[in-house]
Amino acid sequence: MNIIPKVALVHDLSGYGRVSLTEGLPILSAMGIEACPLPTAVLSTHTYKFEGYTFCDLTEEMPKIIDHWKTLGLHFDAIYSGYMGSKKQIEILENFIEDFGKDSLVVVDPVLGDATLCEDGLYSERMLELTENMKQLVKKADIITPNLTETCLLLDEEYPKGYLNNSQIKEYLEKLSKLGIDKIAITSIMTSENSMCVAVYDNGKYYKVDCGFVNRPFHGTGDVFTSVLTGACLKGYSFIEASDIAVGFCKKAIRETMKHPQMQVENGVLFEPVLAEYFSKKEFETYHIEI
Ligand code: PXL
Repeated sequence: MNIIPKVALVHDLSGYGRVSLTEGLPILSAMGIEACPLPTAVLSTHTYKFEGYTFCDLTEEMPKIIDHWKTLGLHFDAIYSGYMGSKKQIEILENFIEDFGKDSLVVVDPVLGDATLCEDGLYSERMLELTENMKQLVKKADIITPNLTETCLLLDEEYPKGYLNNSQIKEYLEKLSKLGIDKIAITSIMTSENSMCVAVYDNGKYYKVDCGFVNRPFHGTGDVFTSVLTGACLKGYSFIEASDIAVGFCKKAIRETMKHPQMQVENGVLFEPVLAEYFSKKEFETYHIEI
């Protein structure tokens, strides 16, 4: 038994730009959860809009870290993965889940791209090569959190034009659930000219979590969302409550970001000023309806 919940975070460490470990570590710590990084790579910045970033691949290091953790007899309450740098890393992660994940909540964010941010939909060319492996990886997860772009990549479908209605939303969730996944949150869905939602599936139930709308793209919000969602599930909230809590936190961070027009999209969202206050709350707002 761990004294407080323990999560293994399998993500890259991008020094600047607010993604992956620079979001997951502070958020989970603020939620009272022990966050243990298994870094996939060290980059100077994330890969969106920054040019000339450095990329130090840690594929060789990952099995050594895992082997040492095995000798310590560690138990993780959750394994949470995000951006993966190569097919080999996904293979290592699958073995890690096999060895450590029996009684753990396995959360996979199949990070590949985002059509609302990138012209061709992908974060980088490298991501296209990873799609087939991501399709296998998500089958090992208890929870997945693709955005709509990643949903289409996982399902081999074209990114849809226009706004999605409830039956289209349910169809995407149903198709993903047929891969054998019980809990799904699809982010970045436009439902009208001025509304976005997160679509949630939990063991046969379908929900829409209202996100409101700000007419500007945001980078790094997927990692913020999934970090909070994972933390809230470990704190005992149901999946739909955890989705509400995660959407509420993203909204707060976005509101804070909008106070500073000089914030560029690649600098992510200003979540730091809202971290301490948000997680000291005992009651959270509800944004969902069942569909
Ligand atoms: O989860 C987003 C992300 C994570 N890590 C790196 C990225 C991105 C998105 O651009 O480039 C390195």
